[in-house]
Amino acid sequence: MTLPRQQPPSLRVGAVGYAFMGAAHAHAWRTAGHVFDLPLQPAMVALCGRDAAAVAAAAARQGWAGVETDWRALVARDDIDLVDVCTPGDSHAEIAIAALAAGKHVLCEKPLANSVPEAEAMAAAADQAAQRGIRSMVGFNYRRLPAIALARQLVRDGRLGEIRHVRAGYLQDWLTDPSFPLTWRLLASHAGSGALGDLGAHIIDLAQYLTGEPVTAVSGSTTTFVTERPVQGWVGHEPRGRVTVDDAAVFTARIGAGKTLGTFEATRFAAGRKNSLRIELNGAHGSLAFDLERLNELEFHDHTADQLTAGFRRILVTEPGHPYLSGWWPPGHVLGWDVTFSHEVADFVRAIAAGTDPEPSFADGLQVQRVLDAVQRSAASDSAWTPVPPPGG
Ligand code: SOE
Repeated sequence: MTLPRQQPPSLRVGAVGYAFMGAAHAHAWRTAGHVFDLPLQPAMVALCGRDAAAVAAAAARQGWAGVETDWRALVARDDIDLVDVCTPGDSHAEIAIAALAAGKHVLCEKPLANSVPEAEAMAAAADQAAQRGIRSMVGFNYRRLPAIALARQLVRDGRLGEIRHVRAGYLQDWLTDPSFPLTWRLLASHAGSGALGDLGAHIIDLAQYLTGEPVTAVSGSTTTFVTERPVQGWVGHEPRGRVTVDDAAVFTARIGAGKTLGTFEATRFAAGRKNSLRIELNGAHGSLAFDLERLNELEFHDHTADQLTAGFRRILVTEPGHPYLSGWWPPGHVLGWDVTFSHEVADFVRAIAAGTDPEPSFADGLQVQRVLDAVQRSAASDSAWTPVPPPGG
């Protein structure tokens, strides 16, 4: 028997880029409409990449119906409603602004851009597009972890009281081997910055999201441990090229109008740490701690409880009432890293259908960019305290 299925109208998606992030987004576009009841059903219309053979192979593997080899052709297609930008940062601004001008909704990978002026232009284009009902969102996917969304609810409900400390780190180790090749992520011309923008951007966004307050000033240092690496694609005596981004960044920060202090660390040289994102908040009435390597859990300490029995307790964030869990499995049947992207596109689709502006907005992405820029300026001036221009400023 064939079951009748009332298909919602479709939202026709085109993506630019099919490497790591492109593949993660494709997985989300394939999945979201089958896990959640969405008001619009994502249709994977076309994938764009410059290498015709490679993009055709990726499209077949990832489930895209067609291909393009020039993003301008993708943006010009009238059978596409949304453009998903999964390219290195140096092309985000040009593609996103053109897509918004062409009336396409835009999902753009993080960090929003490679510089503050680019991010400002993107935020301005997003503002103008929103007046025409065109929506945009930046892909800070970790906001969509159920445990992080629950943490946000607890902060918003006042369970932590005034927040005193944010302690955040995002640690990886894939660059510890000096023979690892010089990829685009190690070139400022393509990536903007290194660990700072790639990993630091996530924890800056999480700190601002969880506290609901912007970072107002920073004092930071950055370093590059391995300054030359083999140029990719050569076998044998390959030439070496200069690494033009940071390998690691640390900074302290002031957050919001109150007295909140933050410490942040981003590195690709923490041997043994594969993808370790940790964030802890300490407030007047309690604390929260999250570790991406245990992403289904949130630690919560209620400091107002009986002190003899109080302490951090582990919440397994898999109850049907927890954020995003309604679509998934019964309690205790844990979720993985990939669901952050499914939740991200599901939220974006719902906002488009509802005619509301989704978060994180391009303005939120711009604010993260301003913090990244301030850290770089501080690092260049012997860690001098450096103000971050306020949102809207
Ligand atoms: C690479 O370091 C990377 O893929 C980042 O670009 C992602 O944003 C992060 O989620 C995982 O690590």
